[in-house]
Amino acid sequence: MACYGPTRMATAPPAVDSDASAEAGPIRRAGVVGLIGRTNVGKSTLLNRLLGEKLAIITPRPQTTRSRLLGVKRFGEAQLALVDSPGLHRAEGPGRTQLNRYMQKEALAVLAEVDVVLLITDIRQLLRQSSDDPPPAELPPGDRYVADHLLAAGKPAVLAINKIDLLRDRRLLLPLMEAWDKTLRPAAIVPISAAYGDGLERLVAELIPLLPEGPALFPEDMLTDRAERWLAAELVREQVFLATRQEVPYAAAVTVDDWQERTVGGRRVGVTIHATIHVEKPAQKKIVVGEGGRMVRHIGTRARAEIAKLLGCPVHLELFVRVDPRWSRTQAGLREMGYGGR
Ligand SMILES: Nc1nc2c(ncn2[C@@H]2O[C@H](COP(=O)(O)OP(=O)(O)O)[C@@H](O)[C@H]2O)c(=O)[nH]1
Ligand SMILES: [Mg+2]
Repeated sequence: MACYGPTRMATAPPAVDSDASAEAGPIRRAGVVGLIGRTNVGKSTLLNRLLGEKLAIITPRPQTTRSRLLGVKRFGEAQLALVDSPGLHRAEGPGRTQLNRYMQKEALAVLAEVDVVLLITDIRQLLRQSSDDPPPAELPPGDRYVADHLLAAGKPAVLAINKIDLLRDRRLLLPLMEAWDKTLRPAAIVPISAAYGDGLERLVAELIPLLPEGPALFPEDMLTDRAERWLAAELVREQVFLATRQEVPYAAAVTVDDWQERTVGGRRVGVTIHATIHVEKPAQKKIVVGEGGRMVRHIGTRARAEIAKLLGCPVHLELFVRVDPRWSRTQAGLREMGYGGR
């Protein structure tokens, strides 16, 4: 297909069938839904699943998502503007970088700006339990922190309990659901598996009545407010996160420095991208480059394939690795990497 702009792409089947007969009719409800929760609970996985597109990057590591990301999707007569956010956690104390504070500000801004909150948690604390154990009376501190912020924001909320595919005994869910209900009184609690698509129809059905009545907020063919360049930089960063360990992924940022398109008859047929992976120390650069450039080639090969899927045309990707000491610790450094000032 011809590729243009960050609009809808046919890369993955949607997890939730939109009612085809309603697609032609008017939008009657529309609103901004914020995906909020601890880090690593599956917010970005859920965003992509609901959209049926890979917009957000996902890794097994906490704090992969650094900035908010909007994805727009129609479900029947409703338009959901879904906003992914960094994981919410206490960002105080020594060792916290400016990047960390930026991420928390992003998450709190999402919470403040949205019409409805889609709060996400997972079943991590249930994995080592059996149904004979006494049920937990309290939410774990990380969830409690998120719940307190949500209570203070006073927004209507639906709670999704994610990763139920990992749970052998579903009866364990009941006490957890009760603890959440008591703490938060959400409009609904829906057990889901974002990875496998379970429970998402019901999740959407619970969200829609909470949206304000009214026409669409965004054009029908709009997928996201982020530029392709931003999405491409994220796809490089995803591969850095997947390929490196310890502090290296957290010291890395990616900028796109040059973007050249080849068109034939007005149709884009190829894109050449120059991007830089910024790290904070020479030792980190050595790791990202790898022996004889092996690591950066590996990152480049994987990222190129992902970017080509996103853009729907062949991509040539040139990667550079650069040391920018302390970029994550200063405001100027953050701005240079595209964090802040949006
Ligand atoms: N088993 C399982 N893993 C999931 C599910 N949803 C997300 N994950 C995994 O959890 C990790 C964190 O997911 P991510 O979407 O990046 O979480 P976020 O930090 O909240 O955005 C990744 O390894 C995902 O593959 C799920 O429904 N089931
Ligand atoms: Mg995320």
